Amino acid sequence: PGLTDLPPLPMDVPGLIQDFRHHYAHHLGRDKYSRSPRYHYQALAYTVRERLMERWSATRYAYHDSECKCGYYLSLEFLMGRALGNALLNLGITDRASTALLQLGIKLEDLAEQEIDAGLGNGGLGRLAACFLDSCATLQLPVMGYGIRYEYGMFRQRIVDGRQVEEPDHWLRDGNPWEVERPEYSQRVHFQGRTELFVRADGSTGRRWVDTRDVIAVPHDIPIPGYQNGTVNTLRLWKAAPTDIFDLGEFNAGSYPESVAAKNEAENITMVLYPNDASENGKALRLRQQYFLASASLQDVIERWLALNRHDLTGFGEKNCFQLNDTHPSCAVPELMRLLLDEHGLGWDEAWSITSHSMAYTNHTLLPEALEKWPVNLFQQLLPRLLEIILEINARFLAEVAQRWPGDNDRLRRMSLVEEGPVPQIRMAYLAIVGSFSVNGVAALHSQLLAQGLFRDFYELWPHKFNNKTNGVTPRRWLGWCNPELTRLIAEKIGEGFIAHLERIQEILKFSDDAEFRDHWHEVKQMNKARLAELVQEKCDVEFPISSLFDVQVKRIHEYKRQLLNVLHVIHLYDRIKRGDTADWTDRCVLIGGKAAPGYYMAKLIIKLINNVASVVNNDPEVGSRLKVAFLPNYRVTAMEVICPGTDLSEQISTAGKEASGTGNMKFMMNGAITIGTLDGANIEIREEVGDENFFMFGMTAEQVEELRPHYNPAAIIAGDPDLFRVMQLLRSGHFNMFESGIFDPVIDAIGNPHDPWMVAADFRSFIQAQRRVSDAYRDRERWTRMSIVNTARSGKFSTDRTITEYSNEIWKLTAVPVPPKR
Ligand code: DL6
Repeated sequence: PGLTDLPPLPMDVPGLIQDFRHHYAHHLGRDKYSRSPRYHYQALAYTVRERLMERWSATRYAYHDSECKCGYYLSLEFLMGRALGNALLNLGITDRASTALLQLGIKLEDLAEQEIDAGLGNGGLGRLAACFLDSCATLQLPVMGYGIRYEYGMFRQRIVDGRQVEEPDHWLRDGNPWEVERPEYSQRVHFQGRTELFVRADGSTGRRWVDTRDVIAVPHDIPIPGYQNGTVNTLRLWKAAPTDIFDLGEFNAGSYPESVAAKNEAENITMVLYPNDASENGKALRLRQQYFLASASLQDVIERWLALNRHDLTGFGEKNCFQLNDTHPSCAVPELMRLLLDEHGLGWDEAWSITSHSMAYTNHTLLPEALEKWPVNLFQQLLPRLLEIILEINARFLAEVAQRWPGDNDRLRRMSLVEEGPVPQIRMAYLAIVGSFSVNGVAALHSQLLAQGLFRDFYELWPHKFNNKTNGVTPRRWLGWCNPELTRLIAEKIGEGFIAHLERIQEILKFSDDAEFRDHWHEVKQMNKARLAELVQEKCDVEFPISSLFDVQVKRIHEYKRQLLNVLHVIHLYDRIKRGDTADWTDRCVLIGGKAAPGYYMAKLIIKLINNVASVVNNDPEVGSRLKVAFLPNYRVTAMEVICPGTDLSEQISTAGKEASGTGNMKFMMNGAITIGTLDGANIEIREEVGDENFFMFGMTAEQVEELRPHYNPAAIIAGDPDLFRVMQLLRSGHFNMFESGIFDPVIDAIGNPHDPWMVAADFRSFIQAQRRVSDAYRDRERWTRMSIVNTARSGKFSTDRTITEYSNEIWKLTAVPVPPKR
């Protein structure tokens, strides 16, 4: 038998017990005295991982043998969360693993708690990438993820005196059982140096990049199991390593720090994730990260292509497609050109044809401050050959524009890849658009605003490139895994198929008329609320009674997401209680959570405000159980797995036109929460699915926001609205900052500022009214439960299986490759 011809591993309880004990004692070297749950976790992780391994190689063989077209998802972020539960679910062995462990006196839930989240992302963009990988594997699509193996992921957030404190997230400190290092596929990445002209043997000339300082990219592969289908795809994360571990010359000369300088410089590239979700990072190290990812990944794909007995790159563009997750990896455009021109000897036209037929770009934000630009001189210093290629792409592109709009110099200036000014900059979004055959937004409104606004000139030039792919979330993690009780209730009625075919979940609609089903639905929600209440008690020391309405807003803290509007509503409720205006009251527990970028002053102040308001409200005996407020520290994927099943009301209250899509909104909806939301991002599509009567809509439309902007007068709004006036009075009086005089002045000023881009005051009245409707609806339990069922039943559209099917059919043009059971 060959080296890898092994019998399949047993999937039954005795087999799992045997392998678990083997890993615990023989692999990890633990004995009966070291009964730490951490080693239990590791032993189970290895037991599960080896069952993934055999399916992983079968998948690679299937892709190899079919010579299929492949897709690559290039992303600086993959917010994976925990792997164990997901792997058990997708292998279909959760119950068996749980039984096996129980026979050894161990509870699966306790053990699973040991796993540290893989927090290699900031928020929506990174979590979307993780959901996409799950769907690609479930749909058996040959798609590989490429990212960076950050040593430190998203910072851990602690709250001290109401303020955010950041701590490093050394998530790899206990090792990572889910990764396999593959040094044999390492790649060399160039930086710095200079370019020079050279003459080829045939007399032609070219340019080349010389005297570079190189870094080695070492792949660490993570298995991505499909849902009960035998497919295991790959997420390849690159770690940076020096070309030589250290400089022996320096070492022998006694210069010890100098001898390891190169090692440190190289390793720094993958040391830490930048924690800004919606603003440029602007640091040279970030550009290094971006180029490092692009270069290593492209070289890897080309190497595999050439190894498949294809001796040239003819056909490469037809068989490979790269999806750029935002502009972050858009160095891939000039880098693929460089590899084809300089390393593989192709001419410009052929290289451009391959590049522009294989790149596709997704935009994730309309906020201008998040659109990346890099100074030309930084490019010159760090990536001189890339800059030459970008300038050549720009020259050819502008010639095309000039031909289409002769004499329109203003247009040329607007569309140029180089923004002129005191510090000329490369516009990375424009580079991505010019180099791609497809440009998409992530919800219908967002895609429309891109074409009409931000990228209008490009839309006029190439309307065929522009399309929409509304986001989704994976129903495996965001229903099957995080809400097993609801999953069971639904499966009892319509079978289990909906987890991989979420469109079928609408079949439960008809049961909303069945009183017994509604009772069960309500019971499950109450159970999940109890779990959430436990989390809040443990992390925030606030008691949430489960008979109250659970009103939740969890996401990154950003002014456009308007956590501030939420706080104003809380203060308004508090004010009503204090005034005795409590007829027809609905008790409410308000939970807010999320991280602020460390340098984002206003976002951090909003966290402080939430905590101060919470402390006043929760400690006022007159308020009692009518209103509770908590700020959940360190919001992350694992916390959301408890939060979304236990939520009644999902707050999606961004200023219309600012939230590209949102995906938290979809997780809540899938788990039966009802949305209070503006007509922004995917909220619009959620409302279309559930109907106006099952959605609490409020606020201005994106159009109205822009119409109002020039005349916006918040002072008049505050003066004319007695409720808002009292809320502002309470804030101004220092009621929430008794011994911290003036600390909230910047927030108060922002609300009253006619240039407030987020127009908080403008939507206050409409928000308060919608919240009244929420409270009224919640007191009618039967009505609320029906609404909840409708929300879950109509969530089929928001599965990433639907999103990925659209990417695959309309952009990537891939074909599913079934993986035969072990051969
Ligand atoms: O597309 C995923 C996610 C959207 O759902 C959010 O609406 C959007 O804010 C987020 N964008 C970012 C910004 N990153 N950049 N650049 O995270 O993407």
